[in-house]
Amino acid sequence: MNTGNEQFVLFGFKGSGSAAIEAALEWAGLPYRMVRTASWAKGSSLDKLAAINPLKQIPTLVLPDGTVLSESAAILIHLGLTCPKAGLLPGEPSARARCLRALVYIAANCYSAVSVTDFPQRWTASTDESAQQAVRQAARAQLHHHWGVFSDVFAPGVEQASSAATFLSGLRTDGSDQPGAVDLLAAVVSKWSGTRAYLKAHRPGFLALLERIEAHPRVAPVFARHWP
Ligand SMILES: N[C@@H](CCC(=O)N[C@@H](CS)C(=O)NCC(=O)O)C(=O)O
Repeated sequence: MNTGNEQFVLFGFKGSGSAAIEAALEWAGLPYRMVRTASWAKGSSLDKLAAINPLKQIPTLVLPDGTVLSESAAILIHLGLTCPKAGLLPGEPSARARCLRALVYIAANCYSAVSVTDFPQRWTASTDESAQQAVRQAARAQLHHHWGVFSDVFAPGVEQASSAATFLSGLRTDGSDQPGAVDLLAAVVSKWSGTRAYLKAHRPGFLALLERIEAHPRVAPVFARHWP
């Protein structure tokens, strides 16, 4: 798709995964134009989205050269690598490797399970409402388990009061402490399907970390737009 200008074009919707990409573009100082659409928002520009991403999923980002990027983790990694000053990814290779693992973990294990809870009818041949509800419930339990494991692996010690873990991206090599791409994606994807309520009961330290991310001045304005 040739956008006809030198702007990024982001397909997204209020309360969706496009929130993470909006924040990343803003941190990187990259001007972008929004196309507000979603597969559940009938009458929107869904045909335009379908033409570039047949899955009709958001976020989908069109780069100024016309390249289409879908998959939130891929978009964040691309922006992190091409705009290093935005601080989306750590510069230090081991820390960056951990962040890449965490980003792909969220996409593969959490975002995918959210999709099953949202559209259980896609995951059973049964048209019976109770069968679909059973799929939704199982996906929800698996999603919550995946977040518990995420917390244990990527924020170890966060349940201890003495934990120094401020953000998931870890301390910068210059000693500064800022959220990065993993923080953005974790804060957004954990908004859905009862994840925050589960974490409140089972990983309160990790929930507090997510709330710190949301409250950070680089993140809060975007979250206020999406979840006023
Ligand atoms: N694997 C994709 C999943 C994106 C996704 O599921 N987005 C949701 C909105 S938050 C969507 O557009 N769902 C519409 C559908 O599947 O019909 C990613 O990581 O970005």
